[in-house]
Amino acid sequence: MRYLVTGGAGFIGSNTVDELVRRGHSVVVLDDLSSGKEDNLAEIRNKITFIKGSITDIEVVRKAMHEAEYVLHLGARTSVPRSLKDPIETNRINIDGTLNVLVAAKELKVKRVVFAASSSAYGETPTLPKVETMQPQPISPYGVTKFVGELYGQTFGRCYGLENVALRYFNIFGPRQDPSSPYSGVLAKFCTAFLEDSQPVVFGDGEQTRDFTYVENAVQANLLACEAPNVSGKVFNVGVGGRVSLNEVVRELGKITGKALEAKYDPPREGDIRDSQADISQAREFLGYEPQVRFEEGLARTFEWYRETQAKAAVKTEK
Ligand code: UD2
Repeated sequence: MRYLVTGGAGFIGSNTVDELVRRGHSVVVLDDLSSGKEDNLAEIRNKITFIKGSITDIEVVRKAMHEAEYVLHLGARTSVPRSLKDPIETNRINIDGTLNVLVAAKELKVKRVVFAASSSAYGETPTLPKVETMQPQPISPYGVTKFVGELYGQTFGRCYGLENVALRYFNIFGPRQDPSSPYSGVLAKFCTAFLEDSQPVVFGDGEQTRDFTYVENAVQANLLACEAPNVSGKVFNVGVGGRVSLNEVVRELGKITGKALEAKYDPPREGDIRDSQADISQAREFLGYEPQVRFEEGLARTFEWYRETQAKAAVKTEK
């Protein structure tokens, strides 16, 4: 099959591309490298087509989508705090960019678009775990853009018959998540803090919880969502179904590394959701999704990846 992966040089994107290539599919990656890295594709670079360009340019999107059967639309401007700082830019990339992808997909008659949605759509909904039937109540511009992306996909289904599936990812973490930006995901930052013996910085009291989901589980969901029958127009939670506080993460990393680092507590972050946990029964039923890697195992693998990557970088600098 022929796939286009937008954001395919990014963290979740490149992990997905690896698996597509492993399964023998033909893959085009469209990525503007604003947060993605060509290095993430190094191992499979000669097996794919890479196009450097932005989803905000519809001509580039059309070109990249030429002959694609499935589109995995993962290109986005992530981060809740970054969206609070610059809502217009987040809107431009996440909403205008998604619209471009959908318009091109309709024109080029792709079989299905799978959209990377987000648990941030749930926002203030008071009940746990989060179920897809709840009315979304986003509390950040980022959450709004991800919810609008879902609505656009469904609307293209109704108006033009374009098959679409939205996957609400719950805090995906794992190898290749960039730890270096102020907007990086918390586990990437905590892993590197433990690696460097610096204090992990917790925003708030650390009792907020997340359904931290190892990237391999998200990759599984991505591929299932492309091919599962009778799911067009549906939204699925992609998590593990658990809930771990940041204080527990710090303790767990202490166990993994044998280091007793204390967290540094800073004021809570604006736009933050307190608790997040996925009900994954819909994904189980309709996609056949079953998370294979639990949180502790995923965290251990992730820490090991950062350790190895740092060690390799050190050897390179010595040479
Ligand atoms: C949101 C979405 C997630 C994904 C992500 C993309 C929710 C529940 N989750 O993740 O599914 O779409 O956005 O960016 O909306 N924190 C610290 N110290 C740090 C960094 C973060 O304490 O150095 C805290 C932060 O305040 C928050 C938690 O860690 O309470 C998780 O933050 P994050 O930025 O990793 O992810 P989050 O939940 O905003």
